[in-house]
Amino acid sequence: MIKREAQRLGFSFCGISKAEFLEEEAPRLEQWLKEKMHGEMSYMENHFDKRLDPRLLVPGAKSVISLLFNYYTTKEPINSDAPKISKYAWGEDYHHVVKGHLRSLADFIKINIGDIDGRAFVDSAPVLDKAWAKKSGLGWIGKNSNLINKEQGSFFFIAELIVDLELEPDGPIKDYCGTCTACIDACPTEAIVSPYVVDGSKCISYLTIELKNSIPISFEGKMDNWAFGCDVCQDVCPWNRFSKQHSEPLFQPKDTLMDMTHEQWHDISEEVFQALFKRSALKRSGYEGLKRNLKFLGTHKKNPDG
Ligand code: B12
Ligand code: SF4
Ligand code: SF4
Repeated sequence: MIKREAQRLGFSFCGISKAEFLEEEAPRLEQWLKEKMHGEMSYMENHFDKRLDPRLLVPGAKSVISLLFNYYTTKEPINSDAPKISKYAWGEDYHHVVKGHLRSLADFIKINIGDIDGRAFVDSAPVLDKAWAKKSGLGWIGKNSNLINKEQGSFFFIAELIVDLELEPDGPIKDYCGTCTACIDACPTEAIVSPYVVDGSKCISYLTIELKNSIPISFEGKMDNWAFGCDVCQDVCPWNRFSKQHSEPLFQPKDTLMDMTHEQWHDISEEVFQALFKRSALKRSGYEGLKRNLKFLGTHKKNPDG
């Protein structure tokens, strides 16, 4: 019933896990933090125990219902030399859009199953979203560290409902990366430091969105013209040949955004930014953050001779 309703609400895949301690992830998260791969994302240091055990986050939790929400689109910006914005940020901010659908699913469970207790999350709390989706059989975690679904690739947001309801769990599936290393080879900043391990502090997504200070000069010429986020390790992934156009009207990019030229980006005023990105995830970097990124791209262009 839950899975059928999730699909009706627009989620592409839904899987279930028992709410328990993430034993396999614990040493990996600890190591990642120890090696400072979170850079300045100090929020990743908080709530270590809760991040690994949903029962500490949601008292009485019995199950984790993981959900994938597709954001892939076949649309492309018109001007290939314009600074690039990651696909996930082309429409309205996914936190609000997906949360709305999640609440509807929680209401459905309450009406049809009973007065359950629980909480809804989408990239909004100390929860290892990918680990739960993997445990729930929605895909495997690839060498680029994203969750990949065998039928439709990785351009998904991951959300979950953590509930005090006992449900039949699904099992994990196997890893289908095989001998491929396309993402590792293509990463412009060599942020995939070993298979399955992304050094967040080197990732363009971190440098353009999360980092509040200046972008270190060592990334000069390596940003591949990305002004907000980066899609390279997903674009090159062979499993993303199976990605399908999303059907969420709120993720539809504005034509003005797709038509922007290199000059329009670099001359963008605060008024234009506010109008274009009113409800967008770009609000996270803000106008000043975007300007910093554009300036870095402008002044630290790749040497045309190599
Ligand atoms: C912090 C964060 C970032 C950081 C750090 C990235 C990272 N890989 O952790 C930065 C800012 C760089 C980032 C970038 C992006 N992010 Co982000 N991010 C998060 C966040 C908030 C936490 C992730 C986390 O816990 N990292 C901690 C480290 C330890 O985890 P990990 O890297 O996944 O490490 C695991 C694996 O490496 C594995 N592992 C380690 N060693 C080994 C060895 C073997 C043999 C194996 C099999 C596995 C394995 O175990 C680790 C623990 O589970 C989540 C939301 C959430 N609450 O979960 C979103 C999230 C992961 N991000 C997401 C997205 C979409 C992105 C971007 C694609 C955005 C963009 N286009 O710019 C990029 C992708 C970059 C990349 N290749 O990872 C989605 C991923 C969806 C998906 N299909 O997987 C999430 C889940 C948000 C959401 N709810 O939808 N992100
Ligand atoms: S998002 Fe870009 S910079 Fe980050 S790991 Fe993937 S390819 Fe590298
Ligand atoms: S590009 Fe290849 S190695 Fe990287 S995640 Fe995709 S299948 Fe795995």
